[in-house]
Amino acid sequence: MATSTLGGTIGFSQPSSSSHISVYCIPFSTSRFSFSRTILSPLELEKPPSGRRARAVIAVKMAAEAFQEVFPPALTSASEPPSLFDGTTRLYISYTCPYAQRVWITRNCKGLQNKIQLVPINLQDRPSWYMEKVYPPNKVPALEHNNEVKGESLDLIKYIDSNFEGPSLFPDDPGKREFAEELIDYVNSFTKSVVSSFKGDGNEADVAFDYIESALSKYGDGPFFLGQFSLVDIAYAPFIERFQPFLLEVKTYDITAGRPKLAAWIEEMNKIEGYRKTRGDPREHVDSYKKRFLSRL
Ligand SMILES: N[C@@H](CCC(=O)N[C@@H](CS)C(=O)NCC(=O)O)C(=O)O
Repeated sequence: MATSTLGGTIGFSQPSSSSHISVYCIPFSTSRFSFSRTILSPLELEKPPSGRRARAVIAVKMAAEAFQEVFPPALTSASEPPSLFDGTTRLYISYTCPYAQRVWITRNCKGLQNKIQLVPINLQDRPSWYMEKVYPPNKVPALEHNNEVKGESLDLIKYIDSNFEGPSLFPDDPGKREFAEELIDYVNSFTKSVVSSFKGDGNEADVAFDYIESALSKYGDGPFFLGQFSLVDIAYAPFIERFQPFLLEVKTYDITAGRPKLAAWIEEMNKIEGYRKTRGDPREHVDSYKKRFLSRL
């Protein structure tokens, strides 16, 4: 039987991201109101809405209809630079970079597809102007905004959430805020532990995924880390999307076995359109991780 993963279904092609209307991003609040429910199923979207629920449903539907985005081809060493610092806000990404994916998801989930232009870069054939004129560290992601260029994915997701319109992806509740910071601080250790398990017996991965399972058990008001969908989910998703199929295929290690909260989180993440649009093909993730990590073992 096929296994459901964050990238789709192993062994099958990726489901079309635009083929069904599901949930977009479920925010803590918009500027005026908060959503009490975390998930609106397609069936619920058909019911005539009323009150606060109506506004939530309308926001979700508008998001569904507004963004049939055509993704531009990645720029190469042969490409001209965009007209830099002309007032356009640009997000420089690579389609395959998990760090860039965090920022891309945040942009989508805030409904900023028309405000933040995606500029994909081919990292294997990087244009020299990228380092010279855009972002001297020569990495993605980078955000060109208000005549400045900033980097670092975890800083950028917070920056976009605080400095742009759209639903808030960070909680107001002080307890949740503190837990959010703790989880965001942990994400680099999490990824390091999992990657180091690739050459061992998986013990580091057990500890890391057990931490995730227990974190997901803290709030019962939704399936996400803080109950409702937030930047914390965005920080983890691109990596879990890659780890899950790789560990399953190469180590026969199912990260969801005995971890029902993680299994539910993956299922709910896959319903979030702003994330779905950014997902890679699990087959490609596995092949790329094999090339990158197995040759070094
Ligand atoms: N700490 C950075 C990491 C960014 C990063 O390493 N990006 C990779 C692509 S996934 C990159 O640009 N690598 C190019 C290079 O290192 O030359 C972040 O969170 O944004």
